Amino acid sequence: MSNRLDDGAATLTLGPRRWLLDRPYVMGVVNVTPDSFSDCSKPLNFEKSLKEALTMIDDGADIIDVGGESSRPGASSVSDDEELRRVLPLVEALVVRDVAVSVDTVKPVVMKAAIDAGAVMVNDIQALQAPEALSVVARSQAAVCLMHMQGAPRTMQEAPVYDDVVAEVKAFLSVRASALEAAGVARERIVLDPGFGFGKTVDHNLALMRSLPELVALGYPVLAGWSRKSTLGHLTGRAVDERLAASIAASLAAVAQGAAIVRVHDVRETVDALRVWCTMAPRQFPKAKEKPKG
Ligand code: 9MG
Repeated sequence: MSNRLDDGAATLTLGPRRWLLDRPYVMGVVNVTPDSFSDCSKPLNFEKSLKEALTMIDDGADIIDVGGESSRPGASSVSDDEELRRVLPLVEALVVRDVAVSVDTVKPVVMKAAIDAGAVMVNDIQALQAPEALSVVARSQAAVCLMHMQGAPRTMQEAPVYDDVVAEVKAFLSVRASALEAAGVARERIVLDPGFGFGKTVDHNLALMRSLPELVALGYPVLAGWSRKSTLGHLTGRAVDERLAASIAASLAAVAQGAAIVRVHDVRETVDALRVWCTMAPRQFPKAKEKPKG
């Protein structure tokens, strides 16, 4: 099934929602993890996360990505139960407020619970490679973001190596997308993401960014997540909490290179920047190649 309307415009279908991809979309990041809150008492955590998410929506976010397990370099994993305990209350509270919710998880049990609670997208940094993950998504109407990662968060930045990072990332995502389509996930529900910072050096990240149009040309919407990442620290010499300008510049550059969605922590500033930039330098949204028939 095509992700194009009769007039050629690209779309993304997220459950009952359909986005016309004629402007960049903004995904706001809300992490319900001890990394993001030093005080871990559940009610405070929940109220604070809910307020943060609703503020992002007021500021112009199109979707909120709720995550309960850190994927930062060096992070270790949490149990299914703990992750469910962290994310489900927030997913439910956002869904009843008619917020489009994405769940950032690699765990099929969390995917299923979040989708059952009304999440319209699964954001999986492992591209649905866990057993059962693909079938959970295939049995639903949720959209999915397939991200490339070399290795696992705990060790991925130790010594990432590629022969040709652009070709390898593209091939991996293309194979994963085809596997999803073969399992019955409509093309119009699939998003691809090169996974900046996930098992990649600065040079790998920059090569992928410069070649982003090649990924876009596969014909799926592309999501770019640059927000506060260490490559931006490398380029600017700034600490993580001083990377706002660099993060905005990276989001704009990603959109200029064809990204359809940017995943950001600083929604208000990114939305403002995109509004001005799109008005002053409207992007020619590239006509991505249709998948060959047969
Ligand atoms: C969870 N997470 C952290 N960074 C990310 C990125 O760049 N893309 C996606 N899809 N998820 C991310």
